[in-house]
Amino acid sequence: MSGISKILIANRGEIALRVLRACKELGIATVAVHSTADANAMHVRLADESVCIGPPPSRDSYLNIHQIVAACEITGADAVHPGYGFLSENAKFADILDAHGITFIGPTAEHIRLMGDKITAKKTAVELGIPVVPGSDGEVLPENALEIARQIGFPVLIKATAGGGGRGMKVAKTEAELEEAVSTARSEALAAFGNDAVYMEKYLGKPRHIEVQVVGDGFGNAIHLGERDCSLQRRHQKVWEEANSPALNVEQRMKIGQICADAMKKMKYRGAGTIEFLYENGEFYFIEMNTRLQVEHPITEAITGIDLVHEQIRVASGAGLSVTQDEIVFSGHAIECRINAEDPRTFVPSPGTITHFHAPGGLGVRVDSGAYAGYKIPPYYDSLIGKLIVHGRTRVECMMRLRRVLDEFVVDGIKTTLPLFQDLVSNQDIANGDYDIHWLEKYLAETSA
Ligand code: MV4
Repeated sequence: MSGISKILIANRGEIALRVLRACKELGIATVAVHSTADANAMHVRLADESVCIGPPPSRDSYLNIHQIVAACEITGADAVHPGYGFLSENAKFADILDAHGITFIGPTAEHIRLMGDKITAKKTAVELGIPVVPGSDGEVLPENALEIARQIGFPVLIKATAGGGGRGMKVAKTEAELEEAVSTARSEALAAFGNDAVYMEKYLGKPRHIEVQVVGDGFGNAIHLGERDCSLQRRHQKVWEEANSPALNVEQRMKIGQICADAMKKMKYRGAGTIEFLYENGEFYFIEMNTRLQVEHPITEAITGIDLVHEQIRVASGAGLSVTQDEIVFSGHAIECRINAEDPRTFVPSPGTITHFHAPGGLGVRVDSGAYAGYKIPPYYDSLIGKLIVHGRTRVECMMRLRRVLDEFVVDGIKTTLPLFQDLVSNQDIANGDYDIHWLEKYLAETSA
């Protein structure tokens, strides 16, 4: 592949391992970076080289741009894969790597910035022909909020333009609640993001969260790889994801997918991306675009057979996509369960040493995890310790297989979210695919002791 011979993986945990595996298959040398807390991590052991980049707090290590650039210089890495989280959507990081002649495996800094600001992202979506949630054209100020809200119609939602992922949102059900919702949203946005700009949308009451996977080559070619249904969340943390969405038929899938692929062609998008929608009463409403590889990407890989990290590396090197849209075949159904080191009911983190670890196997089973017996989960980072991805020819077969696989999975010594999935896989609403973004929180409240 043109130009990339050594990749530094600027991440940790299961995603560092995921990227490392793609590099190995492509014959690309790997550099792991790690904090002092991660010296014994699997991604460090399996990499060709490793560099310690600082103490445990992320801001001093995995978020420390200078240390990561220095690690590239020392090892001669010619590209960086940022994984998800950390520096994956940091436009300044992409700019700095560029200035050092190091390839950022991701979109252009310009596209990261465009989508990072949610007002600009939405304006761009409109220009590109993507359906959006009805709302304000741009920023909402306290003095024009009421007029805009009356045009949209109550209930409305106030969102921070620098936000995303649910932070800095306020609902106003009536005119009486509007002034306070706007002023609280503005001050929370200022405190959290250093930017008090907010915008307004029609509040959708019972939507599903459906997101479309896209990949572009930066030259005007782009494909979609169908959608994922990520409605099962708790406090904006996804818990269970599936592809395809139980709510869509093939015509709806290909229609929204084509809209997204066409939009990515028009903007000459480079890299993997996810276009997030709320879906209610048969309509899609764009909310945000993520310009990175996502945690739940393996379910898309399961139903398409496409290696998304392989495609990311190809397009970053200028080699183009390995497939065309008409070559993509959607096959069967996949479900991902996020295995967190947390109490399965309260989601309180449970770091510590894993005493026994047995990952399930068999047809249609994938486990992405850096965990092993004897591994000590440090308390400093995200509690995701692994992902279980199960594939079947149909959703029913996938669910049957998931039930079997959950019985095989052993993680002892810490609490994990595995018991929650045992409950969900036997639930009638889940079996029916009958859930929205509020289902899981309601279920947890109703079934708590
Ligand atoms: C919304 C919404 C209802 N109406 N926008 C939350 C995360 C952020 N990415 C967008 N979010 C929402 N935006 C309108 N106009 C409800 C949510 C929302 C949500 C969205 C996806 C998944 C879970 C959610 C949980 C609560 C609220």
